[in-house]
Amino acid sequence: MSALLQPDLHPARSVFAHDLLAGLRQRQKSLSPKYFYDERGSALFDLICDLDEYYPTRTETALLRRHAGDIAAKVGPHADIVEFGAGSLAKIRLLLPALQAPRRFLPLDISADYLQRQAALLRADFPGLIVQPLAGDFSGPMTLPPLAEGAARRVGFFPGSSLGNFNPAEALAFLRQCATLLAGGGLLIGIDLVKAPERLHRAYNDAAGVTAAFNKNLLLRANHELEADFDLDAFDHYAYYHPGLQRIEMHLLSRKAQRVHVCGEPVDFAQGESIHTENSYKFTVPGFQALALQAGLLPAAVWCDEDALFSLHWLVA
Ligand code: AVJ
Repeated sequence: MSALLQPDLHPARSVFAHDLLAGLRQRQKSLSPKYFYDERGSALFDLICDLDEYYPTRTETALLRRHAGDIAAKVGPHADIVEFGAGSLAKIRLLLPALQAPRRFLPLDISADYLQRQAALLRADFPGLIVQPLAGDFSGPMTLPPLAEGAARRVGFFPGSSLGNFNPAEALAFLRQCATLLAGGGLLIGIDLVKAPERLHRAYNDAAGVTAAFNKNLLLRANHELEADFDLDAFDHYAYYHPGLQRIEMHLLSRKAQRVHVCGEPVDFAQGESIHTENSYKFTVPGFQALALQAGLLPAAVWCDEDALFSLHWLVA
């Protein structure tokens, strides 16, 4: 029986089945990068963050450490903080000691079990803090619980340049949603910057092959969850920078003509045909500020490293 016809005991799984099959039927086969983040994918992403070639995490972490005091002053006392795509929670840990009596922390992530574990670890390290994890997807409309009791304002935290996964229209829609959800407060957001293509290329083509494993994890996940029969050795990781579109594109490239099955459905690949698995848009500081402004968020502060690799923005909602 195909996974699509099974009773909906595991709705997340059938949504993955639906999105994968729909993506594989397009002329340019594609899949949303949100499906990278199962247990193994989240762990692989944490490994990427520690790679020498992957400068964004290291650079943003240094900015958060260096400017924690200034950031805390912008956030203000008694904030109700929501983090989008919170992952390992490593970044909020850098801010928490500087923040003035935050009322609550709401980490939102698509990787539910992983999120619960990280939230428990955070609670143990910050016993006074109310931590309320929310498992879910922030690529569509979001609903948040009402403002925490005694909270002065809502503050969003969106580090890592994950906004770069959205195309320009989606990014605008996400920021517009933030302007509404965070009205009276603000958004602290990390944005990766346009730079020499060689530097970008290295960051997405690491020598140890961790990014390749992260990309191919989509195929492994389909094999495990949807009884697909992708041969991981028959696909190559392919990532390159497109200067005109200011984005890294990641693909899984079929090494040969082959037929694969997903949920019992045949899917044909020509030699060299790809599944487009991720976009990672890069911005200039003025370019990003213009987008924020268009979404109704007022750029009020920006922090940047000396080499102009990465930027952190405080936007007033
Ligand atoms: C989590 C979307 C910010 O685009 O750099 C890292 C994901 N993909 N290496 C990025 C990613 C390949 C990352 N974001």
